[in-house]
Amino acid sequence: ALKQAVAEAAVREVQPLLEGDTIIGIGTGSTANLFIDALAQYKQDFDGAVASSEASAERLKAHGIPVYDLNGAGTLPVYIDGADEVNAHLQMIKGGGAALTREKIVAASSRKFICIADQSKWVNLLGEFPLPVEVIPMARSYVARELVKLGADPMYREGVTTDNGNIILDCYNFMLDDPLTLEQRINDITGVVTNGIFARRPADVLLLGSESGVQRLTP
Ligand code: DER
Repeated sequence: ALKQAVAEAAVREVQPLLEGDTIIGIGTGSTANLFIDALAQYKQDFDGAVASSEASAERLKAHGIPVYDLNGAGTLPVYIDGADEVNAHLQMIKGGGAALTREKIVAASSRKFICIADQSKWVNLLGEFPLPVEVIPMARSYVARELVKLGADPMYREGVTTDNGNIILDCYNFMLDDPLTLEQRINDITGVVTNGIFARRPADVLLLGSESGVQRLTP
């Protein structure tokens, strides 16, 4: 119910940005899915979408919404996506759905990032949620050792291969008191493709669902 209210609020937030030829960026996860379902009734108001996962692409197509390759879409006006954790600066941990690389790419290529989440995602300090890191398979052990040096407790996410053919290490007991620095430090480890810290580029708007309704927050 909270997620549904957030998804509908996100449609209202996005509508003024929609024109006939608009292509929007869409994230991945259960909240993003509710947004896709709610947006579908307005599909005549925009052209199509760039998806951050095969799963989201399939859901869009099932609604008859055209799905475009990012390379043909240029800069997108807006990207809508959920998060696993979000703080008051609208910095996030993402990657619970193993789609963090394409999510970070489509977000980077969009002018406005609207994060949609229920209150369970709101934290003061990022890091309670184990930080996902996408890694080239042959570098898994090396990267795990380097993450330990940074103070993390990396666990291999068994049985998961990302849309890009890589593996995920989830970093437990890793409180992120300086998300910006850590995002860069982890990016600098050879073999890391993406990490789930979205601090260098936080969301621009957070639509946060709670019992008292949907709050619209900015950094
Ligand atoms: O993987 C991600 O970053 C997704 O945004 C995801 O973690 C959010 O998932 P949810 O909307 O199903 O809680």
